[in-house]
Amino acid sequence: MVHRNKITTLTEFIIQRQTEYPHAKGALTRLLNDIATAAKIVNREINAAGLVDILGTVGKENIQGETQKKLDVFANEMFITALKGGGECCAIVSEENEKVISFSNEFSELGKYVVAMDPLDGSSNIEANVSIGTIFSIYRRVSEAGGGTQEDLLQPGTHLIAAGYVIYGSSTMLVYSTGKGVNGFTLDPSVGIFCLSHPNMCFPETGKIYSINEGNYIYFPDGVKQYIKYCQEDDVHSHRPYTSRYIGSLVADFHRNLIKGGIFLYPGTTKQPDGKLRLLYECSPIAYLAEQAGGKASNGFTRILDIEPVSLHQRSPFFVGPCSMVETVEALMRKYHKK
Ligand code: P6P
Repeated sequence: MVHRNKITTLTEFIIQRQTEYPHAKGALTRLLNDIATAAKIVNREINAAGLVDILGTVGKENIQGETQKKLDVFANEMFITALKGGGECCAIVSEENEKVISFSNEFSELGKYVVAMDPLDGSSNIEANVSIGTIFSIYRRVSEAGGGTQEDLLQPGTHLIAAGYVIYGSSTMLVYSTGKGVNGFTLDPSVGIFCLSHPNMCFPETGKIYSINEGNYIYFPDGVKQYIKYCQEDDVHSHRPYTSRYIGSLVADFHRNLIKGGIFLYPGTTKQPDGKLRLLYECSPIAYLAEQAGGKASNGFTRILDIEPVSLHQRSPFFVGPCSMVETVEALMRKYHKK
């Protein structure tokens, strides 16, 4: 009889980890399972999207002024429904909704946690069948009672309790951390179970990949232009020139760089000084995972997790990857910073 290695399911793993928190009562365990359940439903629709009439747009724009894709709306609704029904979350901020979604039914008001999420990041790639993702971050509420409020969500990344992403790619994976390392689970679609496939994920010491949309080159700050030149120099000792890889889907770009070793850059530009990515539900959760995986994330000058958010959808320049690569960019940003 062929003995398969012992499979650890996501549910088993979360429950095992819960025992490491003596005061845990299972609320975070249930919340993480609510997210995993919604992810499986979204995954099913994404995989079927090519076959049913769910591609295309709903003809509206979201708060970001971006045309909403049908799958965007579906994913947003699925995660909101799962989190509201689970009762552990009392409020959500979503890329797809301008205001805080506060759960005021008596059941969810008892929720101790709030969630900031991008339900379907990279959705502009849907028609091209490129990997897309869900990004989520979990904070403990700070308000006393009632439905969650904006105050509960405007917290710096240093207050994060957990964060993760789902990547809907050649396989579907859920990657998350609760502050004790990063672990990746691959969905077995035949039984609908996430199985531990990437325990204790860490960045390689240094990387050879840089990910940036060089189409914006002329608008970049000088420090970023200098870094791109640095990546392209011939220096065998530091494995340069690096390889340029850019998908245009944050979760897919970050996931590849985490596994293979590389830096992702979305700088501010003369046209968008704060860049494109949103702090609460893109930069902070990815920065949290990066630090848990031994890496670093900054806006070029300040640690992402230290930034105190002042608005729900505020943007931030974003540099994330192995410490040595991010520190090289930061040094050039300081050197060439125009006061
Ligand atoms: P650009 C997708 O729309 C997204 O928010 C991220 O997933 C991705 O990293 C970025 O925008 C790509 O932006 O300007 O390079 O197309």
